Amino acid sequence: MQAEDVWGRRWIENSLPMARSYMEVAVRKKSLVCLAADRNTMDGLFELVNAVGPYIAALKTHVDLVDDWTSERWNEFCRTAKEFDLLVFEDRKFADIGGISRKQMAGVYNIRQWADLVTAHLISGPDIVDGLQSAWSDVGRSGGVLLLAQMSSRGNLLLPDYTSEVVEKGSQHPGVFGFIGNGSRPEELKLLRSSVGQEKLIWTPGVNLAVGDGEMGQRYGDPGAAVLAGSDCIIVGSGIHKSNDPASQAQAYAEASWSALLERNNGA
Ligand code: S5P
Repeated sequence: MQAEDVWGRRWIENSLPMARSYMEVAVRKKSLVCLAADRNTMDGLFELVNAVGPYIAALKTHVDLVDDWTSERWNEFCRTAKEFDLLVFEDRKFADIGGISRKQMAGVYNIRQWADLVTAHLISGPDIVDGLQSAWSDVGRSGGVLLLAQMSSRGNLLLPDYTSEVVEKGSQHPGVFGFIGNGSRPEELKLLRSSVGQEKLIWTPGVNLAVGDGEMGQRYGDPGAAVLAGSDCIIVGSGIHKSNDPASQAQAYAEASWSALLERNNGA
């Protein structure tokens, strides 16, 4: 199966190399799952990626929540992710002015050196995307920025007018890989997809096979419904890493996401 056949207009209209890399990985793995690897020890992270690596397409990290982080072990962890054919996505949620965001891609964690994707808020204006892209250029790499257009948590301030502004500005920027949409509310996602159009990708946290409320205001919707509503990747954390059997759960999410994509293509 070729990526172009599976992704159709999303493939044709999106020329950002990292976006095409994602679409190809997803087809190779038959999975639209990005694992939110929210474990706070390096051993826990290795255990997780070794268990679920075959069933996911991307690995999302929060590098600053790891208690025993060292650059050596982190580099090894990223190498392991690459062996499993995964994109590495640091969910740093950058929000500062462009020049500072560029510098924050360096520093102790040196995110620019190992992350293929990062998240950013557009609250400080579109130069943040240039800042992040410059940071990758500084080390001879390229990457993609996912802008937060919606959030999954209750009471968040990313209201429809703000979302429209993010989509309008972000859609025009070639360094924008796509948008974070709210996976817990398929009806909001449908609106987001219609304003984004066919080009940019939408990735969605707030999904779980057990729909309902999560910890501290997190909300969950059904993964298949999110893909049918226009999501191109489901970001799943506790649904996989807190389960007794992360591998079989990851497989279940992979199947749900992949079959929903095929159904979407058949005009559902
Ligand atoms: O709106 C958002 C945006 C993000 S990136 N809501 C989210 O939950 N996230 C991230 O997705 C969050 O930082 C976490 O890493 C993951 C969801 O994890 P789960 O355990 O709730 O599935």
